[in-house]
Amino acid sequence: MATKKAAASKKGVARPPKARSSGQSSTVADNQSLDLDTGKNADLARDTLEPGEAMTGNQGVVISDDQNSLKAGPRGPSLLEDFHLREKITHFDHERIPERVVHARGAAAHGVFELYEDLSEFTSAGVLTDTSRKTPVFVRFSTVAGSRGSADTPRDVRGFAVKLYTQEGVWDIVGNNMPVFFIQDAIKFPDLIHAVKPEPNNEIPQAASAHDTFWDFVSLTPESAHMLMWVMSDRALPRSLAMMEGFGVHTFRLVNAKGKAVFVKFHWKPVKGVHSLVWDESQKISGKDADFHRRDLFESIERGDYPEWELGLQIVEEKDEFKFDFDLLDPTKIIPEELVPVRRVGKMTLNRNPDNYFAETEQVAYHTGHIVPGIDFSNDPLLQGRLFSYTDTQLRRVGPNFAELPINRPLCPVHNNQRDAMARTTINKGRVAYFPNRLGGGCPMQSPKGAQAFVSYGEKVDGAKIRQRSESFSDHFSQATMFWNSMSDWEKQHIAEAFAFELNQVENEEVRHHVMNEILVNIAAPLAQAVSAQTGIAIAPVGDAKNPTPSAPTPSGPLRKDAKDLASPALSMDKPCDSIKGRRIAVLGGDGMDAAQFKTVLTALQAEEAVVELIAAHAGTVADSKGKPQKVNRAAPNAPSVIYDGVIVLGGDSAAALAQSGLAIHFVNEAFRHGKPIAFLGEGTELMEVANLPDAEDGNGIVTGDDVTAFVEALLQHRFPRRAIDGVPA
Ligand code: HDE
Repeated sequence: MATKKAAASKKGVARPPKARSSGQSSTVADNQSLDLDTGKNADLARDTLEPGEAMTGNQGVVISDDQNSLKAGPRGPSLLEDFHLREKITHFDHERIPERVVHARGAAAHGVFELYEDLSEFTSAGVLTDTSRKTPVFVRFSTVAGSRGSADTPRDVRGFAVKLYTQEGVWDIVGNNMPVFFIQDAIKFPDLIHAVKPEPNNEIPQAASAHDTFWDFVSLTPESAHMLMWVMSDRALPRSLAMMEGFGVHTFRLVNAKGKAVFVKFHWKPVKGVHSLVWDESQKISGKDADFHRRDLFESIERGDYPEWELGLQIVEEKDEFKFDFDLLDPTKIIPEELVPVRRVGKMTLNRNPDNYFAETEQVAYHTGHIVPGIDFSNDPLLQGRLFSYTDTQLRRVGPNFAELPINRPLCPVHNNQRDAMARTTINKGRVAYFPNRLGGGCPMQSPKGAQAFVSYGEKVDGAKIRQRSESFSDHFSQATMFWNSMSDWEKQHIAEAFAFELNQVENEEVRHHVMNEILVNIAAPLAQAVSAQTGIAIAPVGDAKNPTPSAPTPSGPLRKDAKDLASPALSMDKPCDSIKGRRIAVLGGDGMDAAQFKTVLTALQAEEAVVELIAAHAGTVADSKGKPQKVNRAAPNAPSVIYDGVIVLGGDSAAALAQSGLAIHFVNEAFRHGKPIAFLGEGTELMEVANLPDAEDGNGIVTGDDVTAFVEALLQHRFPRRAIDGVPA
């Protein structure tokens, strides 16, 4: 059969489409294969082409010509009766759905979650109690402010949304790569987003918070101070999606089979560690490779380097709810890991790329309200607002039957009396679509005490109706100060430079002045001084009696007495990596490059599962010192330094040509400026000299001689940011 098909396609003869069997499935449940082990939520409707398959229209009619519209004569007008032309064009006209109002730019992957230990002490959720399960997941990462076609590497928060297809229903953890948020109440969200999005008169700037309206808003919203520290830190510039932490942000609840609850914060800890780009590099990558993060995710999965995270839980007993100096319900606060350790309870592995961006990554619909028995909400007012927002947004964006789409369907059966609406795919049988009923045998029936039924945690609630922020939410600065105190010298420098960069893009003097004197001075004096020096904004009281400026509707209350001394070492990213797996290394070579060196480099780096690319003046091949042709992975103009983690300059006859190449000089200079390890092997040092780079020194990330091991060790440091340090704030 296979040979026949191949023969048919060779001759260019299409096979007619397969006839559909009369037993064709008609319900959503029948229409999917439930393969929990592989994580495939396979849809039999998936269009898999076999060799020689014929093209048809949407009604199944075989098409004879897809290249020429139907015309009255070869030079005549097109005819209205051309149903194929009209079907093809109208379908095309409707290809887009509204992009997400936030988190529009995203990339996603399938995978699996496996549990290390039975947590039935805390929760009845099967996904957190049954260690034999492999729960399929679909994870979508995103930027927040940019539109769908924007670049991957602006300074921004990253969405980290995990859909777990558990046996008891879908559970979504719709989190971010930062553990806090800008605002404490959902009612402020539209204002925050209007402020950060491109300004409405000219739609400038794309995917950037560095403009007047954002800083105007946050200067009047001191509760955003802690989040601003995260966004101005290098956390907002992840090196790879696989090197970001994920956080559920809000406090949730776990509820065990006896109905006892504990509070919980969810964390995703990346196995590759948390590592970032630097700002200049991020900006350049936005132009050189706008798809930097999605490409890295896609390619790493294709080559079997699967991104992994451990699920971490911070558990707080109900009796301890009020033992902290902050409110567990306040989403602008973290529980420092030093106070409540993160217990690692399972691992998530992303091992399969989507087949179709639109069907999966674009149509996936997350919702904080998608939870399963054993998990419940807290009264965090931001979370409460989100519980309303996500259904609404999916209805608008994807439509009322969004849960029927293959990527959103639960793997367990769905039975209820919801019916019809646009694009319904389930064909419900019978005449009963209501409850209670006798005619349908009472089905589908409620499960009031069923072990697997969802029962809301019976928290006692009793209060007057008020629009008021809890007093316990009023300290807006102590944890922002704690974040600053927890950073290393270069991390502090990067934060100060980021604030300065953003404020130097702000034109309105009043806004600049308020950010400095109502936000930064309250976080840390050295931060305010460093930003003042780079922006020219004076540290001075704001406003006067004659010209009062609007003040923050929710000003900060008193700080913690010990705010100045608070620190949480877990917050710093100044930690070496455990492995260089997946790191991209540029090897600069050319004709006559040292063959033995090249072999040593390849062997050493490939043993560590790094990705090595040979870069030369032209594409094709170059001849090494033994005359052997070596494949060039990229021609120099297609190989910007910013997409690599480290550089090796080979010795041999190619070295002299490199030392005369403007591109090569720029390459190593830029890599040096971005703190990357650079090895100049043998005669490769000629390039080091003409580029005016310092010689190898302990701890500066420059390697000379023939020692590739020293280069690998340098890569384990990720970057050498102290090279760029001058005037580090204390
Ligand atoms: Fe979202 N958010 N959000 N958000 N959010 C959306 O839902 C919203 C918030 C987050 O990859 C929207 O499907 C409100 C916090 C992620 O598809 C929308 C509030 C956190 C994603 C929405 C918040 C998030 C979204 C837009 C304040 C971190 C992308 C499209 C109460 C914990 C999910 C969509 C994906 C997406 C509303 C605040 C994370 C409009 C009203 C806090 C990761 O429903």
